Amino acid sequence: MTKGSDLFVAALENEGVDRIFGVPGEENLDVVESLRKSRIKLILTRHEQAAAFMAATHGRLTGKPGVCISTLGPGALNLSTGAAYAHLGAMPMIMLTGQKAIKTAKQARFQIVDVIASMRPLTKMARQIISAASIPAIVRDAFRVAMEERPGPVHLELPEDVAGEEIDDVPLVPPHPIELPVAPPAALDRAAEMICKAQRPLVMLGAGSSRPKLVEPLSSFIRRTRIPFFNTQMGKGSVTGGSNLYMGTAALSSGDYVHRAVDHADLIISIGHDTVEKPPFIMGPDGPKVIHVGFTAASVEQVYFPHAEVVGDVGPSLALLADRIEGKLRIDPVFTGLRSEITGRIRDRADEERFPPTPQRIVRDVRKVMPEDGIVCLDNGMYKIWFARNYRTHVANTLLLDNALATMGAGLPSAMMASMLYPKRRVLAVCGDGGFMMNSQEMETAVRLGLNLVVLILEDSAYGMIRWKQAVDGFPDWGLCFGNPDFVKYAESYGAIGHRVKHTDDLVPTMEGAFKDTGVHLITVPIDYVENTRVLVEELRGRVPEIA
Ligand SMILES: Cc1ncc(C[n+]2csc(CCOP(=O)(O)OP(=O)(O)O)c2C)c(N)n1
Ligand SMILES: [Mg+2]
Repeated sequence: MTKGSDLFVAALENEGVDRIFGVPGEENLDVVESLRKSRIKLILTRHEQAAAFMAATHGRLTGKPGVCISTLGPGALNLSTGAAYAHLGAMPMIMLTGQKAIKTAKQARFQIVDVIASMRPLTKMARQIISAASIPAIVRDAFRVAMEERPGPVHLELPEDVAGEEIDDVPLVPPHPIELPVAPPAALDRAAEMICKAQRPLVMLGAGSSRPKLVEPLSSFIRRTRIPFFNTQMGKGSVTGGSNLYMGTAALSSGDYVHRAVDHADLIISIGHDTVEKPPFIMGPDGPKVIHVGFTAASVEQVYFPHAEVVGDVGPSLALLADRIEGKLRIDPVFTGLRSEITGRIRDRADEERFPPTPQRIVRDVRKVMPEDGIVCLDNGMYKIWFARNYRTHVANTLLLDNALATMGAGLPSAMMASMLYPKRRVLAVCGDGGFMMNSQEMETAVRLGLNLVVLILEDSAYGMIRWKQAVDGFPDWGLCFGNPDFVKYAESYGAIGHRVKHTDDLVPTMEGAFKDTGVHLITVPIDYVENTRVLVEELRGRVPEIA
């Protein structure tokens, strides 16, 4: 005989799960007891949202779903932003929520909301488990659905009577590897012909190219074909090695220096682009032709309507495409000139001494203290554009940002997950003073778990990005400033170590010292956002000359 919750936890072990994040409620107590007897660690968080961000980041970084747990109603609803984060960001995740018993209703409708219905639009699949015997099959299916392209979250609701149900043993379903079909020869031939005919091809690496398994195949494609490339915000770092073909990152949709390369191209090979990202460039009737290379077909949008597609497992498909075009391309020399201009532009003002420091200087200083494999996890705010534009990455998934749901509050939890997965690598969370405070309670979790982690807070006492947009749109400066706690004392109250940067030159040594030490460090630094308007509006609107 076995119990539903034991079977559920055994099914998680069968999938290789080693941790589960969340806040249990009384409806999960059978599961908690089954976890106690298992190899899986229960990691309590101080808010379910953070648990979901952590589980999603596990999926993002490993390709294997992270798992989070909550109670019914209020706890389950607290997972919903994390569900949307994983859904838009294509991160595999399993959410397990409790529910009152379904065969009896001893508490009438107390705490009951239709969680399945609320999760349906935020997940790939949302199911209630109605019998213990179905658990092995449902859990296996949930992991399959979460992992398969396009990956994303799956929600399972386990009512407490099903969790406590005693049944005869049911065998688990063993997982097995699944290979995806490779793009058909006709599609590869057509794409190869278009690329060979083009005069000025350019590769764009999108969010999908950051899948952990694509690190090698993408780098090999660029190495073999020597086609210059740029990336979207979430495609950053997917080509390893300090490639001299990198043209920049599209943090804006148009008008940035990198768009000079886009405008110069007559063909864009768009690898793994996912239109959940803010458009990296806007397709129009007169622009370059576009070939979409992806695990799945391109969604057709007003701003993205590829002329040809190579659909299939991206790694092997790219190898077959490279076989067809390697050695046949002449790379337009204009790209080389553009490249030095674009990379030169993004170094502007990175050396400035003024205090508070400019975003460019902060990005440069962070790059200085982060080794190539160090991981920077951003929350959402104005600085995200600066990091996306200016922070050079050399290793895949070393700048984790969310350009899909673009939610505030994920910076700290995603960094905590990265630090747990890669304890030997430096991990830095970069947060605005707004976004940090949306999940700052997880400082306690980070300290309790004994993580080594540095959190950098950029203080402008405002929702700076919205304040910037307000100014760009010509509205008066109103309503978007707030006060902050004393962040040093705040960190200390959690048992973390707090630092305040008072001179621009102190930023590098403060970060370096924090990384050399162990434990959770919080560093607060004011930021001078005058550069937002000076560069991202005035300079780009006025000074970008036309291509000759
Ligand atoms: C959960 C959530 N609420 C609101 C927004 C809208 N929003 C985007 S950026 C931003 C301001 C961020 O402020 P802060 O974290 O201080 O960063 P800053 O822009 O000041 O550097 C807001 C309110 C959002 N993206 N996510
Ligand atoms: Mg701010």
